[in-house]
Amino acid sequence: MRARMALILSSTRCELREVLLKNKPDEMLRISAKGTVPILHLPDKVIDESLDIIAWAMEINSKKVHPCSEAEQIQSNYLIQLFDSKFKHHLDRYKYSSRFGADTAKHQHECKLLLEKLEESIDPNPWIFGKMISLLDISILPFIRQCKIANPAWFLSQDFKKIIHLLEQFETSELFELAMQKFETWSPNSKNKLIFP
Ligand SMILES: N[C@@H](CCC(=O)N[C@@H](CS)C(=O)NCC(=O)O)C(=O)O
Repeated sequence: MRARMALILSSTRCELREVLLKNKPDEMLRISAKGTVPILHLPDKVIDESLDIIAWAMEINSKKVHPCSEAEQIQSNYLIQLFDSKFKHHLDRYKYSSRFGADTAKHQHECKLLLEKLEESIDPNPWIFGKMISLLDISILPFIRQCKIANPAWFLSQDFKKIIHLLEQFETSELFELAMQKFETWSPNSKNKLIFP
C-alpha cells in the first residue's frame, strides 16, 4: 500500500502484478529471493523495500508531497524508523499472537505506548505537517490502520484522539481509495498488462 501511494503521488505509472503470498510466482522470487512485497522491477535494478520504493518515487516527482523543513525531516525520519521497527514488531505480535505464541495484551500495550508518544509529538491539520500529505503520513498510517483493524472498539476508545482523527482523514482520502483498489492476481498466462495507477 505504501509503494502504491508513492507511485500515485509521484504520478509514476508501472505495470502492476498482484501476487498471492501463499503462492508466490517464480518470476517474483527470481528477482527478489526474500519473497516479500512490494518489489519494484526497474530496467537497471530491483528495489524490494517499501521505504526505498517511496524514496525512489520521490526522486522522480515529489510535488504532491509536503516539503519538509530540516527539523520536520529529522522528526519524520525518526518516527518512520520507530514505526517500521518497534511499532511493526509489536503490531505483528498483537495481530498474530497465536502465530508468534505472543501475549496479545502486552503487545497491544506496547502499540498503545508508541501511539501515545506519537500523539504528544504531532498536531495534524489535517495531515501531520499541514495541508499536504507527507512521507511520514503515508509511511506510518497503514500500520496504525492495521492496529485499529485488530480491535476497532479498543482502538477507538483510546485517548489518542488526534491519531484517531488523522486515521479517519486518511481512510476517507482519494489517495487511500486509489491505493486500496483490488486487482486480479497476476499469472504468467495473464493476457493483459495492468497499468497502475
Ligand atoms: N520491510 C518490508 C516488509 C515487507 C513485508 O513484510 N511484506 C509482507 C506483506 S505486507 C510480505 O510480503 N510478507 C511475505 C509473506 O507473507 O509471505 C517492506 O516494507 O517492504
